[in-house]
Amino acid sequence: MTKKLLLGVEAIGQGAIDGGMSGVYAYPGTPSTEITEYIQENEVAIARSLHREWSANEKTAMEAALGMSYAGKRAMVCMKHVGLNVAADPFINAAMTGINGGLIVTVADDPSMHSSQNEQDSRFYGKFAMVPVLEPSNQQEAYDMTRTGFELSEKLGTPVLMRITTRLAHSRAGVILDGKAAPENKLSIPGNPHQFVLLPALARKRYQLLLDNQEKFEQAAEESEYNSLIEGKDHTLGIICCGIAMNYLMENFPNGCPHPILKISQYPLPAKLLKKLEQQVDRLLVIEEGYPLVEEQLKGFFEYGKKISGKLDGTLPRTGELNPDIVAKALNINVFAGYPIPGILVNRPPALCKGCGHHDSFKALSEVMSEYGYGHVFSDIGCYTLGVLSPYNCGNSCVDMGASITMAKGAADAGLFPSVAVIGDSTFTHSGITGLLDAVYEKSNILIMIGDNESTSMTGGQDSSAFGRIESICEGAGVNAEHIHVIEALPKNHEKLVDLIRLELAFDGVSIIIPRRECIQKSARRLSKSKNH
Ligand SMILES: Cc1ncc(C[n+]2csc(CCOP(=O)(O)OP(=O)(O)O)c2C)c(N)n1
Ligand code: SF4
Repeated sequence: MTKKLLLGVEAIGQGAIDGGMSGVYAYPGTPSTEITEYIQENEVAIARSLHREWSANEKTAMEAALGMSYAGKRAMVCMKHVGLNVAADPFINAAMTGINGGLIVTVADDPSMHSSQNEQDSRFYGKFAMVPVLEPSNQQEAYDMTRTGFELSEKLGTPVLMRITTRLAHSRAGVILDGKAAPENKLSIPGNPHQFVLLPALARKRYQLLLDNQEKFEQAAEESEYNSLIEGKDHTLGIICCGIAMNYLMENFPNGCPHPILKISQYPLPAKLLKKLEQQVDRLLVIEEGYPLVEEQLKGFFEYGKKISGKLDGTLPRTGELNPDIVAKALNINVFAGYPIPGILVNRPPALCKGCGHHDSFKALSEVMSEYGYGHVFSDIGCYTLGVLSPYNCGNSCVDMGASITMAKGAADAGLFPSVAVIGDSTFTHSGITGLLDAVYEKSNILIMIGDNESTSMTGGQDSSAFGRIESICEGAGVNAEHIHVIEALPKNHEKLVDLIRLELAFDGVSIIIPRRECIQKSARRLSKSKNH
């Protein structure tokens, strides 16, 4: 056994390797990215040739992991919370098929939206799919749950969802490691040849099985070492703490909490433990990160029972991340709130790096688009989203990955002209390509600018699966080669790019302009790496 100081995400990566995983499948997304990056650089993972390449998006990742599980091996999928929207179809249906090799779906939520467009709570997906959910309350549990999660998945015959949040993902703690990686499973196909065939007649049986299994899943939660009822002398209040909220609570009580606590880190909710707590206290406080999932369910369990406080009655805030001070306030504990921020400190808006190729694209695009007034550019998610801000003001939407092309198409269908989509190379391969197929099929009058910096830069510069092939993919999707242009994104090409944009806006159909230049941060990393070798 060894002890290491690990980030939550690193603890999960190590836990997966030590748990006998044969492959990780993922698409980058903060705060989940470093799980895969840790595995990519791990010596055991390299020596064992574990699968650790990035997938094109979360749906392909989820399906590939399910395929590995089908073949009897242990697999993990990793994504950020909004990624689970993309992977929802295979995820929900994987609950129906069940698994062969153990399967862990690790999803990182981002309350407070530090780097996301919403703060959805992935535990709802677990409940929706009716699969067990693990929610570690610290880095040690993150490691232990991943290491043993494959066994749990195999024992219960189901994928297991592991939900973490930003704070756990990106903070460090000492983690005691098992010290050796369990052997991988042998290749084995499922005993039942129809297990993974969700034709209606077979799917009905699988659905009944999933329903029948709920009792088993609940029993596992009742007996889980991660759920526990902790005694306290003061029974005027009982506290239910989910996942990392346990840490926030205990920071306020270094010498032990006076109230009984039910710590929950495995779902479905352990109803018997809840009842046991409820029976011994006057009222309940639920502390959970994200949506009031447990609180809402408790209102159902104890409908005519005791007062339940939490996010629904305003005892805790409904939005944003929790922290020890917020929890203290809910318990009427006085805490030092810190000094006020001096007026001299002002927020700085985020900005593109100096010298970034996206500057060159936006400079040209905003020059042309200013002739049409605002409201004609549909942006997407990546570094280039910053083009919507001053000085370029180029972009009137940013909704979900891939939406630029499809929204531009829909607006063009409505009669908007010009209708321009701005998208990055990784976002294009993630989910822009399918929208392009629609636009080509209907000969939509749109211009698509694909800012190809040969990198998935916003999440740290991972490789993009369309490296050097975007123009051929567009041609393969049916865009006329005459209307596909690649141009080096450099200040000296400004006039050329302006002319190209004007030329293609005059064309009634789908046209593509690809300003290309490697992300300068990625170039810098590449150069320093080659210098050091
Ligand atoms: C469904 C989903 N998955 C992942 C992310 C995280 N994410 C935000 S932007 C981005 C990719 C950006 O790469 P690219 O389109 O090439 O633009 P760049 O940042 O390189 O300019 C990713 C993976 C997300 N927001 N939504
Ligand atoms: S990280 Fe790369 S793509 Fe993003 S702003 Fe900086 S140079 Fe541009």
